[in-house]
Amino acid sequence: MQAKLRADYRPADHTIGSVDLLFRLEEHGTQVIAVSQVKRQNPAATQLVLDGDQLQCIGVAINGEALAADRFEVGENGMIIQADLAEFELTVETWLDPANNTALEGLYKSGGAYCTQCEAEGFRRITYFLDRPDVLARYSTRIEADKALYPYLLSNGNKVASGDLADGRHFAQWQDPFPKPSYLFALVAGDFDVLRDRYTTVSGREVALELFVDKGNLSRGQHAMDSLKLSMQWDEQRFGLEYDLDIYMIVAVDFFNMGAMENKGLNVFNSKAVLADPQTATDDEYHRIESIIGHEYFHNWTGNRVTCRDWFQLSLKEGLTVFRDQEFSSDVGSEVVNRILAVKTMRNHQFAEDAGPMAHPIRPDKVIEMNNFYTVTVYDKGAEVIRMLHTLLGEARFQAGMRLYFERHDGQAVTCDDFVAAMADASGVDLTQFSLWYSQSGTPVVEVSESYDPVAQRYRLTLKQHTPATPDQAQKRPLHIPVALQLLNQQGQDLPLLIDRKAVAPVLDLTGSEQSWEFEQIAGPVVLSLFDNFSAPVKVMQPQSESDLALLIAHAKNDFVRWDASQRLLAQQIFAMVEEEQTQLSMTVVDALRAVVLNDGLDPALAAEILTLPAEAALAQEKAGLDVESLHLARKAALTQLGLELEDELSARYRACIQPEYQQTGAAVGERALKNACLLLLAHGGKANSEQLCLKQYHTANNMTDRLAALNALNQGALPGAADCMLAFEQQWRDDALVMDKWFVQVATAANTDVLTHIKQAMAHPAFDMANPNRVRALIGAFASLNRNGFHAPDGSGYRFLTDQLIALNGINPQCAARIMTPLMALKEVDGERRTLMTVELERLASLPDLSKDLYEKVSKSLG
Ligand code: BAL
Ligand code: ZN
Repeated sequence: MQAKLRADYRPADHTIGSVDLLFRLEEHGTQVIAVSQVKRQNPAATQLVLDGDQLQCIGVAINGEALAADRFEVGENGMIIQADLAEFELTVETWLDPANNTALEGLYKSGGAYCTQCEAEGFRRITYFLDRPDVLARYSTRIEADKALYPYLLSNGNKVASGDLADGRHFAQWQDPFPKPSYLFALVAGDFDVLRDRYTTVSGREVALELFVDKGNLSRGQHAMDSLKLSMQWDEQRFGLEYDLDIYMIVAVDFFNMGAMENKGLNVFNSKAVLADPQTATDDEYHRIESIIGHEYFHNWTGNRVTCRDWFQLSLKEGLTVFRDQEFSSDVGSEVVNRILAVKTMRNHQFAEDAGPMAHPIRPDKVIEMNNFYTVTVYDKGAEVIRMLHTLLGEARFQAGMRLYFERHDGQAVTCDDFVAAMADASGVDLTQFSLWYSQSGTPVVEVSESYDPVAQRYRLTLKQHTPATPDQAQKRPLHIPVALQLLNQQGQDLPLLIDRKAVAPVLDLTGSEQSWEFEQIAGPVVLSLFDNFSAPVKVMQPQSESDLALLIAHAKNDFVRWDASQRLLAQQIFAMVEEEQTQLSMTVVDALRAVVLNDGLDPALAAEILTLPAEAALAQEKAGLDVESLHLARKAALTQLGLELEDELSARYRACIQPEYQQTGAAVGERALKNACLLLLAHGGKANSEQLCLKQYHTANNMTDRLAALNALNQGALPGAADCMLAFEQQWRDDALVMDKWFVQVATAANTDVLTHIKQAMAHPAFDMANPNRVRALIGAFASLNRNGFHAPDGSGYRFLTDQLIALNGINPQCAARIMTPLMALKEVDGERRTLMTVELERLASLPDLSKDLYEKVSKSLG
């Protein structure tokens, strides 16, 4: 299959100034008429080449005259029209089958509603078009449908007309005043409950806010609506950006490949990313909804007003918008918890991508299927790159860069280089070397060495960087790495940073492959804290003693440093339990965590994070070659030991965190998190009274966070009461598929030996549906990505099971299949026997006669 190269970018030969769309909606025979005003940009062009995919072409006309068959040619990927004209009107009629569109790209039915998903290349499944982000057109959309079944007919922009038609049908006409690329087009038709609100922008403009949800779900939309208003306000205050249309609509649908989509004025959301009430959604879900609502809203400027020139530039909008949504969550919530969340995503997932066969720079160079590049690298590492820019420039100069970026490029489709140029020009900072972060893939490794001269009272720090080769790039160059650091004395106090008798900023610029710094007036041995707040997305090789790390946990002023030190200390101990004679955690570690449990002056949310052990996925990334099962057992032994040794302290703290009433406030969320972190450790301890605590919490919980935490603790501790609670949960929620996703995750991740039997039984549950990506991700995806020990079972049964499901999904929803296949690509993480078993399954996939582009790209790279 043909790959596209970033280097091959050429402007389109033609442009489309405006397009009038007409949709006559029918389940199996939707008629689409697109009338485009086309202009030639390349005077030499005699043909108009349009993208099209899986379309039935009914007819083509130029300037109102139907084209004879020899004037156009329809192929698998589009249409070529003979058109030696400078300007013309093109009419294309196509015919679609939305009810049978299970790929969920283009126009499809989601339950009882029609909706669209056009990013990245879904518009070409609606009509033949210049389906590329650098062609910006004004859209006018008329929708016709049965009035009783589809009372709401929605599209981008403002509604300019509506009315009744014959045969019980009706229409609505929408006009979007902003030119946009086709990927931002949206259409929705259905019957919904609508939550309405208003927002007055900073300049006094009134915006109507409308949230469309399935009937009966209105009360579950309030949090999303509140989050939207908070996002609008935050973007005005922090970035000076105001909303630009009179209406902002969000529609929640059940069948959706992504979390949500930022279509201009008409966001379409996965219902999972919208609906919440205390009985059905956890605190994590409340947080995620706020963050995704913010993310899609922030795209209105970073993505919609200024968009990408081509899809290789995806991080231009995604990395920047993730950075913005992270800052939003941090400004309106807990800074440290949000930073920890982002760092976990990097360490648990992005580092693995960098170390695997799909390694790519945040601005990829070569793509077979664009949907495969909506990755943690483009999004989350992309956001880390923007964060490093922010660190290097500081808030004021960063915001000046943003203003210049909009001044220069509002209404344009541009590149990552254009963004960096605006940042450099506005700040006066040379970003030439920094730009390498956009083109170099892989995770840099920074090696640390220290020495201290007590006579001269000088402390010398040496850092070396290298980036291991990746399958896409053999040669790597040194990057510009911002290194935030603190030096602490043995009492845990910060030491001033002096070089050449001058105070230096606490961020060093590591630009060479090796650099040293010598700090003066250091009166005694130093405890080093490096990469505070994860100031760069790197792996750090820094031998540090247990006592130094324990001191950082206890005394560092920076909360992130405390958490990071706990993770490093726990990781070191678990590694020693896997590789050395050590059978349990040292008392230094146990006591450091005991002090955390006892410290009621510590932010409970932070304490909860400190008491959460690094995930097996992160540990596997940090140290290559660890045996899967030994790592699992060592981590489990550490959890059991903590549950037993800290039983009294955990139980007391658990009780102290119990709240009389449910509240959805930052403080209440933090207390619940700590209470449930204590419960999880107690459950691993496995004592009968701990099981009683879990059962009591399960049965008396007045909110989903507590109920699910109790269920999870029972399952992870493999406690006898787990089965009854699983049954009770299923009976309570069997008719609510969104809630049942939590049950599916529990089935997939439970610590039992016959997990595959349970998963297969769960696939027969009436709530499970192979065509719904949420269900697939919750059951099959969670098994492969979260149940590392189960997935990598030595007999290969996990690999075989996943492959069977991928084969089924290949014909239903290739995008969803490709997303959940990622764990099958981790050949380098496992031993030779497992690698052989994985290879057998990858070859089974490779031999499929109708393998989708999505899976082909990942399978061929894995076998590569
Ligand atoms: N643009 C695709 C969904 C998102 O990242 O917002
Ligand atoms: Zn996005």
